[in-house]
Amino acid sequence: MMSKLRLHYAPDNASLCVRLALEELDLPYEAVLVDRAARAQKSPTYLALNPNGLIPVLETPQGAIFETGAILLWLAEQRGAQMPAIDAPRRGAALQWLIWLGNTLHPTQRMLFYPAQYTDGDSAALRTMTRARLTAQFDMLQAARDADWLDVNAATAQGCYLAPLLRWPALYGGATDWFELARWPRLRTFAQRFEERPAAQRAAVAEGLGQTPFSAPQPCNPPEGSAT
Ligand SMILES: N[C@@H](CCC(=O)N[C@@H](CS)C(=O)NCC(=O)O)C(=O)O
Repeated sequence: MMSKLRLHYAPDNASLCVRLALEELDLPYEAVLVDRAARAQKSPTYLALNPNGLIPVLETPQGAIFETGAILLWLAEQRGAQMPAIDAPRRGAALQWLIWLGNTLHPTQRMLFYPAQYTDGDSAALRTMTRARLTAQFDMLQAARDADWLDVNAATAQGCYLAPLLRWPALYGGATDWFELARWPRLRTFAQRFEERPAAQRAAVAEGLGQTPFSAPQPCNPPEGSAT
């Protein structure tokens, strides 16, 4: 279908969502480490691929793509998998949740992980407020009647996006005791089922994420590079 894809990644970064999709789709790709310790994501070479200076970017035969959600949708469409077909009844709901993950849940988590980018005042207060917002967002997802992709043993684009978003709050962003996956049994079951998939296990090995990367996350211990 296509020649080599190059995923610019750092361990346990948003690039993990893309790696999960690439593994699930069984697509050959090269993982190119972005050295976060050296802020390589802000280097001229990297900015030429992604002027946002953010990880990930995927190089494709048609050019580089940034934004996790866009990459996931592009990959799904290339393969005709991981998303309902254009005219399938579940298409609208699947798109809705994919965009919600990229537009709402992920940006809200970024306020926890990078508070100084969102306030020049009280980062602690911002984090407190953000934890409450995230709790409400997870409550909503837990209760969502049109999120049937959560309940099946199949990898979807939304699932590849969500799994890391269930991991990061347990590890990053200051105090983590507010985040207890058991509060959301549906999301916990999703995480357990997702991480048992061979593709998820391969991604976990590649980035040093341990055996239960999404249901009971441990700090990553990657073979190369660093998460922050
Ligand atoms: N909206 C972007 C967000 C990506 C993002 O937040 N990347 C983080 C890593 S998880 C990053 O590059 N952080 C490094 C920095 O801010 O310099 C996307 O979905 O691709």
